[in-house]
Amino acid sequence: MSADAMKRAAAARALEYVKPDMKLGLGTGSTAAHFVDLLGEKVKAGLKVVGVPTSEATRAQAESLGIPLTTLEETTALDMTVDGADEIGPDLTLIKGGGGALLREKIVAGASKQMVVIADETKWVKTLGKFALPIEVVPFGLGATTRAVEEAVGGKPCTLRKGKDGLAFVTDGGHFIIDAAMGEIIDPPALAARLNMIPGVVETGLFVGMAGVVVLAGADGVRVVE
Ligand code: ABF
Repeated sequence: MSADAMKRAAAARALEYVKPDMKLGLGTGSTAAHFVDLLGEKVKAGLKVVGVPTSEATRAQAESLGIPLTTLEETTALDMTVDGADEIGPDLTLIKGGGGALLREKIVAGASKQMVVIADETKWVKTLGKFALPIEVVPFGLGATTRAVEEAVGGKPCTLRKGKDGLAFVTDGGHFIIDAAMGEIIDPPALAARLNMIPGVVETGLFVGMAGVVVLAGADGVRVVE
């Protein structure tokens, strides 16, 4: 089975968690895009749900599929968010943000009663940190913030993310992203707390205690970890 087929299989299983009239957080990335696509088919067939997209890309996809959308201003609490991840640890702590949408993803997941993560098996790791940790920062004071982040991560290499145009990648919220090549993250809550203390840091891609269900698709099929 191709990686893409695995992503779609995970997305299809997550669809089983969706019930009529649910208020849903809609994730970002190629796996979440499969979920939004399948949800669109259900909506066309008559399912009534409303979604809050976690990025402008997901908003455009959902709109094109006719999925009704709302905002966290109009709808302050959601039933469930379905989203992808870059790495998933055994305690369901996540690294997210490879797609650049970590801030909205975290706000939407934080407003949801349940977070269902969908991924292919390659995202499942014993220890987080092989994937460089995305950290969203405000552009003002970038040099000083980067230095403070570097100190907080014990001198590990921190790189400003660039877009295809070679310029700094700008998030939907108008911020930059620093990718911190951590190696191994032994204590994710402590690291998240340390990074969140730095004034220029908006959010980190560490999602601690947020995911309740992980749907993992591999060559042998789909398994659910809770
Ligand atoms: C989002 O998309 C992110 O938080 C994560 O960075 C990425 C995963 O992308 P994909 O599903 O394409 O691997 O969920």
